[in-house]
Amino acid sequence: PQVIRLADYAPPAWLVDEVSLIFRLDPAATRVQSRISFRANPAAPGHHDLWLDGENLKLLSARINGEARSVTPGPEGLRIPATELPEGQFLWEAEVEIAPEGNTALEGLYMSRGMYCTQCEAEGFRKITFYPDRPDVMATFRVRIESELPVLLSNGNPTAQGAGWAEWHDPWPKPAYLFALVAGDLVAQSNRFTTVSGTEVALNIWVRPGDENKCAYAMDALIRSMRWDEEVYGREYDLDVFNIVAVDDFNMGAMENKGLNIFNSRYVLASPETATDQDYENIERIIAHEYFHNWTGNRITCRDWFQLCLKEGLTVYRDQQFTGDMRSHAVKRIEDVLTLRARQFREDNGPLAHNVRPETYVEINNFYTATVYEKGAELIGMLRRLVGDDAYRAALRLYFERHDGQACTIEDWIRVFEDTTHRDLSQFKRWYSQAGTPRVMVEDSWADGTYVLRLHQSVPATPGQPLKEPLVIPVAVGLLGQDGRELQPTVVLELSEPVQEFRFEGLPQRPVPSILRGFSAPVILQRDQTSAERAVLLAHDTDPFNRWEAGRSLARDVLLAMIARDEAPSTAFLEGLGSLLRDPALDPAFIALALRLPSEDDLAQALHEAGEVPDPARIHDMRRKLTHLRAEHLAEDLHRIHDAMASTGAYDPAADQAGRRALRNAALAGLTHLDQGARASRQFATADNMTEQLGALSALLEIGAGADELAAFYDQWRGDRLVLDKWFGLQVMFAAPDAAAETAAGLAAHPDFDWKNPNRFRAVIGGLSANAAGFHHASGAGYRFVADWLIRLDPLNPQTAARMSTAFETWQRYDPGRQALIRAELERMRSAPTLSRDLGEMVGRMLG
Ligand code: DPP
Ligand code: ZN
Repeated sequence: PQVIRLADYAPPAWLVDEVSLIFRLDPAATRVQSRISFRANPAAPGHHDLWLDGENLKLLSARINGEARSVTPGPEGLRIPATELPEGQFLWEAEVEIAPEGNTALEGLYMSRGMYCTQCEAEGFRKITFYPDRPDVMATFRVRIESELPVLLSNGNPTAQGAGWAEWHDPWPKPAYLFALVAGDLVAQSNRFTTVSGTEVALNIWVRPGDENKCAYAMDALIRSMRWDEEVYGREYDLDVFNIVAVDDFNMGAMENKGLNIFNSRYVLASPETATDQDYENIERIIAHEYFHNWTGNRITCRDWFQLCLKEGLTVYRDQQFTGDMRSHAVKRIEDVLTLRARQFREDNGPLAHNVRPETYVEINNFYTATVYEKGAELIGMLRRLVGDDAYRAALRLYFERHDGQACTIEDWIRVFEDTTHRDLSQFKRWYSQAGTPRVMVEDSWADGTYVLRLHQSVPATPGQPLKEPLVIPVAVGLLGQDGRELQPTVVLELSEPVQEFRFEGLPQRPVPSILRGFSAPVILQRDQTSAERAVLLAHDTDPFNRWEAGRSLARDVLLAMIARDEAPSTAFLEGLGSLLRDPALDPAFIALALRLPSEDDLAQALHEAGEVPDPARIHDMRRKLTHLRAEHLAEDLHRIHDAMASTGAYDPAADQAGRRALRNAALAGLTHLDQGARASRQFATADNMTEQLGALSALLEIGAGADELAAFYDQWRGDRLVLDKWFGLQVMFAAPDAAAETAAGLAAHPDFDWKNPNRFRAVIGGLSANAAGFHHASGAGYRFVADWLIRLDPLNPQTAARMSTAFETWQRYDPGRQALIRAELERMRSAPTLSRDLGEMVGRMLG
């Protein structure tokens, strides 16, 4: 397979000024006519060949400046030699035929239950017509769509329409990956937005008839996002319309096509009866994320795909800020760190570790990863912590001013910070080019009123990067007295040497340090901390993240001690939780997070980190045991909370009520271990919202009960695809380890299992890989089941198959028996005759 390298980047020989496309839609034979005006790129002097990307296209005709050309495309595109091209500029015209109904990869133009839609990021446009499909070629687009379907949409503003056709014009130059087209029998929920400068924008969310009553929250989130981006980043919307379309078959979460965002329907459609609070929060976040891309991604885009984090890291950072502003910064930070550790640390500490800005790839779709997105966002947060809020704002202003309309690089991004602050950021830039999670080891000492923190940094070797250089790491630190009083408010220490000392003088007593407040850097902190110190932090830290973190580390250590030597959980730990449950000043959402035990995969990661071999079955048993013991110890509090957090008044998905429901469900999950499900059955029967219905069902399934409720749930929701995904997923995720693979296989044989629908496939096959003890069952049945399905899906939808293969990325943690089983499955995938470039690259990297 061909490896693409950042070092080989060369500017495009030919630029495009204007594109005009005509689509005559037909499921089996769509005709696409293109008129593209090319101009020689002054940045690539000389007279060059023309290369146009194109895949699976039937070329019907081609003309240059009106003159017919006979060209024979290869499998990846076509080349016109320079000798056959006019100099300076010319007009390319072509007609191709494509078959959207046969497009199961869901990339390019495809069909989803009767509607046409597109997905062009990263390289889908080349499946629509011949084009220089690279993000540094930006052009304005005119599109005409001809079809009998009633709703015909493309990017930009509508210019004209009649029976069976519509025309669109997008005045903003854009790369082809932002092209979009939708045609279908759709209805809109509509609204208007007046921008800060007084421009009226028509907002529409397009869905299938019957779903129009499930768009109100997405619309509300969109309007709040538009206002927020004006207020916080000074970014105004720039077209007359903003359209969002919900699609059932979609590989990703959503896509930020200019003026026409296309969403996986699960991130648009919501009603209290069908969507959980978590679904609502996801909708708010993803609507905001795609909207924010209009400036960070669309107006300023990426020069090449190695720069993906330029738009994704920044846009994730922006959506995190937004959610924090809309809800709770403390809770949001904890949630983000939970995700970062569960997904990015896992990736960064295994065979798939890669730079935030990768330097090589075989298939770019394989790099839409937690590292590019979530670690990418952490780098923005660190940069802001290092330069300060005012400088961050000034740098962003300069970024928008200097680079509007351009395709940029990480160097451009760093330079706006250097130019604003006059600070040399070359060491900081290593964060983009060095993979692996840094370790920060802490030693401290105390004498004569002076407290010294000695910090050591190191980064373990990652594939292809044996040696690492020191990074600049912002470590936010505060100091507490033994009584919990704050002696030193937060200061940000800049750790830039391999080892560095920081002194705090004039202290009245030896302090309890609160290190890495707010999780100020994406590192693993290594420090021997006494339980007494943790108890002080858990009870008193003024930094909510570290307060939560203290409880988290206590819980982790309790679990590790149970796993290692059956040690009973300390009463100090259980009492610490009890005090949280009784603290009326605490946000219920925070308490719910404090009650959440580290997941089985987190524990496996922690054991591996400590140089031990995790036993998934043992981890599962001990985690369950702790859930049970904890519920016994705290039964009274849990009862009280479950009653006190019952809903009053109409359902509202906002943070307050959602936090109360999260805590209520957490209490219920504990109590269900004690009463065999009596309370949960009652909650299931009386719930008037999906959060409580699903909370009750999950609690029941977790203790191996709930058969009646499961059947009732199916009967109630068999007509709702998104709810049915939950029904599929939950059963697999909560199946007992011995029965998990069998449960998944049973569900894969269910008449409602549509394996070509990515959401349904993820529910069952992804559900099994989320069931750690079931997936890693010593029989190997879990591995086999997942590999079987990936091999089956791969030739149809390589992108989703490749993404889901990360289930195996932790294989080196396990015992020789499991490693051999996984290796055999990876090799079986690798030798599949239909192996795609996507899955091939992933499996190859995992095998090393
Ligand atoms: N660019 C999309 C997003 O992250 C993914 N296709 O918003
Ligand atoms: Zn994005």
